[in-house]
Order: sequence, then structure tokens, then C-alpha cells
Amino acid sequence: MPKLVYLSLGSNVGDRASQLRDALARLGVTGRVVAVSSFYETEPVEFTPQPWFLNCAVALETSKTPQQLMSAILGIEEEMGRRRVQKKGPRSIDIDILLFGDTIIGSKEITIPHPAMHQRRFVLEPLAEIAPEVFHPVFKKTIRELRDALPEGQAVRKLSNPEARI
Ligand code: PH2
Ligand code: MG
Ligand code: MG
Repeated sequence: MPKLVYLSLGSNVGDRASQLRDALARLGVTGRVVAVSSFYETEPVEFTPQPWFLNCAVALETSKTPQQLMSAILGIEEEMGRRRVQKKGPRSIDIDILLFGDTIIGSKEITIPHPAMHQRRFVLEPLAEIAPEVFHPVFKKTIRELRDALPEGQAVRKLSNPEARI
């Protein structure tokens, strides 16, 4: 049975919008992309001395297992020239699995739901645009509720130009 998966995409090196678009196209081989949020310009968090990001959220219908999807994503990041230099630092592309249906996984390789998603405005603002009523299976709250509960701060600006997306 295919599952509905939510991903967060981010880029802060090179042509950020075209790298998000490239990643969206490549994700087509892992399943069916059923929704894409606007692109958001976002202030870096957690590791702050780096350029601002473009982030977006994606809904993907896939028949892959979480492990299969994870290795496909790592392959896409590698093909797109991602180099792992600084943890949480600048990257041409980052693709994170946020939610995988209502699956909960806590293993060494993979944690689902994404362990930091509920603290990150750069994740919750785009995700609330495409999945406001979707339930977080650990916190038992909707994405809109989690977004509304965030403290002030972490600037995110929705890009109004739809040409900036697909
Ligand atoms: N990703 C991080 C760390 N900090 N900040 C923003 N605004 N956007 C990101 O995608 C991001 C971040 C680690 O993956
Ligand atoms: Mg990340
Ligand atoms: Mg990542």
C-alpha cells in the first residue's frame, strides 16, 4: 500500500530555487509528488553563521519503505553534489523525511517523525500550507497547531512570485 510522506527541502548554496526544482524533479523517481508548497526564504537556525535558505515542503505518495526512500534521497543529494563538511552547515540540497504516514521509527539510521520538525518554523510554515490538518503521530497535534505554538522568531518569508517555484 502506498503511503503519504512529507518531506522538507532546503538549499542555501548556489542557485537555490533551481536546486529545489531539480530535487523535486528527481523525487519523481521515488513516487508521485502530489503537492509542493511555495518556496520560503528562511533565516538559518541551529547553525546561524551561514546564508539564508530557500525551503519548501513536499507531499510524496510512495510504495517504498522508509529505508528505501532514505537511500534514494541520499542518492539524489549525492548526485546533486552535496558535500557533508559542516554539520547543519551550508548545503546545495538537503532532503529530510518529516512524516511517513503515521509510522513511528526510532532506529540508529532513521528517526520518523523528524526529531526537530516541531521546533522549526522553516519546516512548519511550508508544511502547514499543504498539510494543515495532518496529524503528528507522536505529539498528537496537527501541523497547524504545532506551527501556531512556535515561539516568536525564526524569520520565514513566503516568496509571492509563483514563477519562483515550478
Ligand atoms: N537546515 C538545517 C539547519 N538550519 N535553517 C533553515 N532556515 N533551513 C534549513 O533547511 C536548515 C536550517 C539542518 O538541516
Ligand atoms: Mg536537515
Ligand atoms: Mg538531511
